Amino acid sequence: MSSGASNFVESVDGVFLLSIIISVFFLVLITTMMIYFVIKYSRKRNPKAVNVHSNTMLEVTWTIIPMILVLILFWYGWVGYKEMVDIPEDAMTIEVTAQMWQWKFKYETGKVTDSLYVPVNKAVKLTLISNDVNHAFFVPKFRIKKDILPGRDRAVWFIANDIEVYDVFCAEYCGLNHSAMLTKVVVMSAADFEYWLNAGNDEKPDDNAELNDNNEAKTEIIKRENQN
Ligand SMILES: [Cu+2]
Repeated sequence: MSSGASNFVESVDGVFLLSIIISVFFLVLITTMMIYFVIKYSRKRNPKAVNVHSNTMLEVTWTIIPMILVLILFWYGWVGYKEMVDIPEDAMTIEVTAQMWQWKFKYETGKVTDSLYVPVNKAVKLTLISNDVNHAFFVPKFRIKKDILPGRDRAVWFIANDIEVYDVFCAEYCGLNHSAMLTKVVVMSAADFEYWLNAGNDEKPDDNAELNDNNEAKTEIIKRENQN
């Protein structure tokens, strides 16, 4: 199994899995104990009520164990978060502008596209700017999501592991055509990317049906929007 589409997949999925395991464990434990106590202490079996006193050992245990579990989760969360905010110095910068209701990606050469094109196995830094309202840059397969707020400079980074095409969403409801902020991130080999970057203004060297579909859908929505 590969380590996922980006450098963050392993750590994010690891924490997610850990919290699921802990949750399931306690769900089963608590439910089982509840059922057991309901039967054991039913009125039928205990017609006469008795006073129950505190149990220090038990109270210490149920305080210490959850505390350790929460600290473990905090540790993994912190390490993962640090990795996400520490952007490598040598990362390639692409300027991302979000606006109602589309994305613009501007590369170092000045080239601008609607879809995001990146080289594989290279650290890519995206600077995130909004022209209007709150948006959020979300690539589920990369496990990255960052809010984009007007008037604030934000950034996100990743290393793509595979030559592939993935979905990009806006994950913050930003108005009527929020759903039209659906685009793609196209991961290319270093050589292909270099060629593409320096070639004219075409979006993509080879045809990509999915991308064209997406653009057609967008055009359709914009057309409808203009009619209203
Ligand atoms: Cu948006």
